[in-house]
Amino acid sequence: MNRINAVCRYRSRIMFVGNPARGVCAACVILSFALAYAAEEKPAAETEEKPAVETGEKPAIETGKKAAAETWERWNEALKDLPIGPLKLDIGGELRLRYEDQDAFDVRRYDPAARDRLLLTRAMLDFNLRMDDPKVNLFLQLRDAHAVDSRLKENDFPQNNPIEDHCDIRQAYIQWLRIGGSPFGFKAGRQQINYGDQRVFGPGLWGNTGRYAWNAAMLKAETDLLDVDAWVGRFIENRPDTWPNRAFPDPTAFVAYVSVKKLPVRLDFFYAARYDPSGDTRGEKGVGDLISHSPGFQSEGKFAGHFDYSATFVAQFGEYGKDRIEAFGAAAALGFTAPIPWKPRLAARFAWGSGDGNPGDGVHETFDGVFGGADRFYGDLNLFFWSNLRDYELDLRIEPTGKLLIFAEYHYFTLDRSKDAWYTTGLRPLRRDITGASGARLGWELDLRAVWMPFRGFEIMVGYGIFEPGRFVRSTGKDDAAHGFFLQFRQTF
Ligand SMILES: [Ca+2]
Ligand SMILES: [Ca+2]
Ligand SMILES: [Ca+2]
Repeated sequence: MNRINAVCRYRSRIMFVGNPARGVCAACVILSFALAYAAEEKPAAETEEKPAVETGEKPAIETGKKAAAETWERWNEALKDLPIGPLKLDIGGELRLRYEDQDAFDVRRYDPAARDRLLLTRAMLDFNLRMDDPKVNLFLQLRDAHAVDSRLKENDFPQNNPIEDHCDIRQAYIQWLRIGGSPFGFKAGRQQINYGDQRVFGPGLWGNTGRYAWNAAMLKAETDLLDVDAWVGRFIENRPDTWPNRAFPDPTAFVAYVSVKKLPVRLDFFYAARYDPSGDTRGEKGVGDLISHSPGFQSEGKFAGHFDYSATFVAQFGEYGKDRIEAFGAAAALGFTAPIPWKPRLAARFAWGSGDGNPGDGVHETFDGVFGGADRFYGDLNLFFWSNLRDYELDLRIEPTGKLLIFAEYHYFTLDRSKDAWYTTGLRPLRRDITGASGARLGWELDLRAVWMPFRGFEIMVGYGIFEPGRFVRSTGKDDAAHGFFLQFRQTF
């Protein structure tokens, strides 16, 4: 590992000189693969860290196929359960290549003047060194992300870079569960933390560098009835000019997440605090600190044979500069899967993130989306976020074969409150009519997506989306329709 890190460090040093030299990092990844191949035997372990498929619904294809997989499809099993003295080592990872064509938007926002065509490459390599008794593991994940031929350059991202960051450490933590036979354990270090459907706490892994990884210390308790995580952490800023990446100094998150077990459905309760004492938070009545409290719950399950549902609710209160926070987020979905060939599933979904109804009353009513991802929700073009938004959605999914899934999703977006802004996925106000005279109608989006998984671990995804602006957009500036296309290849092992 030292050798690999040394290469990484070298790579970041030459970045400072402005030399693109992408090959060095490729070499780093190839070297890692070579090391991996030098290994032997056995089945997959520790799936917790695997990014669940990052778009649309659920795992693209739920593989009950594991047992049926051809021998050659199980090549990566040779990278698992490698004996290292009394320990075991699992090596895994992901290679991903995505071409995107973006018209009237880019990775940052809707922008009628924008046009970008780019190739996104990403490699992730994981090392999980573990002991089964006591249950301890050390986990290291390297992540290399490049954007080839994008119009956006490093200085277009004064802070976090969502598309490019070279061979950095995405995760490095130690975890020890059920210490001394007790229900208690901990997980400390740089880590991915996501829960439930990822709407409230998500890694945002569709983005090339990934939205949320944390420097965090987490206490874990597992009992017969409850799983409890309590943690404090700060999230990581992905920067090509920094190695290793560092956490943002603010905000600090304090979170308790409780999953109720032994139920026929998933039911989770949570509390998240966001604390920023820098004094830079600008409210309607003046500048000050930020301290917000977000209690809520999420439930998801199936009922009556062919139906499924999900429900999320979050309340938000606290102080935003000199203002008082009073905000809410909610989402609900109801789906029906027809028991006929191609298993068509029709679903209606609604998501609501409150907006501010009065820009001068000292009450901050704009919901901030907690620490959720935007990738799976609010349209594939990623023009919207769970803030001052109402997203009315109709979904159709069909499964023509066990290896092919096709999705069609229609969204109708409005602002929640017409005097508040349209917010980007980065929670920046994009357009605002403080008089409210432009109305609330943002427009509609149609997304089509197909996922083909010809063999285990390999996935090809292609998608097209169109956003047709509504009255609010027409009244506040240029209003071209946005079109997006992508083609993605992804191998996990
Ligand atoms: Ca970096
Ligand atoms: Ca207000
Ligand atoms: Ca989205």
